[in-house]
Amino acid sequence: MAEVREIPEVWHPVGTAPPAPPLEGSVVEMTGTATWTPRSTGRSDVMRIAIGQFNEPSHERLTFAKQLGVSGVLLNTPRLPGEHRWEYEDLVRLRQHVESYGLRLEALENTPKGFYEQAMLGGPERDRQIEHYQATVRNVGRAGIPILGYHWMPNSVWRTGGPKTVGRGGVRVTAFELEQAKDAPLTHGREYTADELWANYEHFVKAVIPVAEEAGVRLALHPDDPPVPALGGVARIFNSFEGFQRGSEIVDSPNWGLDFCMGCWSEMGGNENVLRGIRHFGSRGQIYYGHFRDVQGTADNFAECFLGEGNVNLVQAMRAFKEVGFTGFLIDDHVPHMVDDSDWNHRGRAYATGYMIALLAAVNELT
Ligand SMILES: [Mn+2]
Repeated sequence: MAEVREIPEVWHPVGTAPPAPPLEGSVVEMTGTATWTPRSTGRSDVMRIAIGQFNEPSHERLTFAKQLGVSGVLLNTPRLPGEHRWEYEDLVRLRQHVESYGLRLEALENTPKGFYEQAMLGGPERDRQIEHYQATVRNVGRAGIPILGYHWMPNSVWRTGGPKTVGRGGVRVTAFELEQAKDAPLTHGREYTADELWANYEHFVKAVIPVAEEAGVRLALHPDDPPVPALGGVARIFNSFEGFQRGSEIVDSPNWGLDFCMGCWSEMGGNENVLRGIRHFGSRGQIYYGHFRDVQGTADNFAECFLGEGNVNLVQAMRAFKEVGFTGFLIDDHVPHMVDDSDWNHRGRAYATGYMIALLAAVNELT
């Protein structure tokens, strides 16, 4: 029989949005048999480890997160109603559901791409999409969710096949070789230049960031993955340190910042580029959260790997986050698919998350 519990108020985000009122009948039907009492997840103003990259906050995923001892979760493209925007009621219910497990809903990463694809490409529906996006941002803030992640890749993340997709001990990883992708057909009917994507980005950011400021939502920009100049005829503009620097100069706002995907920064230029990115943007308070993953090789030919066998000196990276006063959260990202692993790679994620927790503990102790 399903167990019904009241949602405890365990966390209130710091922000300018008014606190969300409790929903009528704000209870969550639990399908599991958990008997523990949700506890506070600790401070939200220190560097911490969370877990993410799932879209359904199921009993099993949230229980797994709780068992790992993380601060909270990030949901990527949560399955919410709405073809054009997300509504307040659905968002607040989502947050309260996560909090009922004693976990913080640290951020949402990515609306469906269709919410703003025309904004990226400068299509005829661009301004209508931006109005919907503004409404989504307002609703995210009003629902007490502090961060919304996004990217500027009309044709998404690309990977290629081949022998590099088999990693240590036979794990399955993703890999990319530009040689296999450079002659791919146009994904959006014609070529889109970097100048166009920059102009479209500027138009979007100038419309959306003021709304994010009012709503108390920080917008976190993910790099282009892979960070090559163009794929399928569409330019990629957030593929370098300089790209992010240019992006950061469009608006002067505490609500414009980065989802620091360490894997992409490693793809762009290895360890030095990662440390440079953390130090530059982290010291300005512009890194809101990070994807703590790594690769072997760089942009035009790389493979993902376990933490500790890639380009990055992870101790130096974690120490750099600490030294710049980073107070956000880090999550795993793509992880190797291990023997007998699940679709969501529980085994790979447990390894990555434990690695991060231990690394952070060591850096906290030693620096
Ligand atoms: Mn990432």
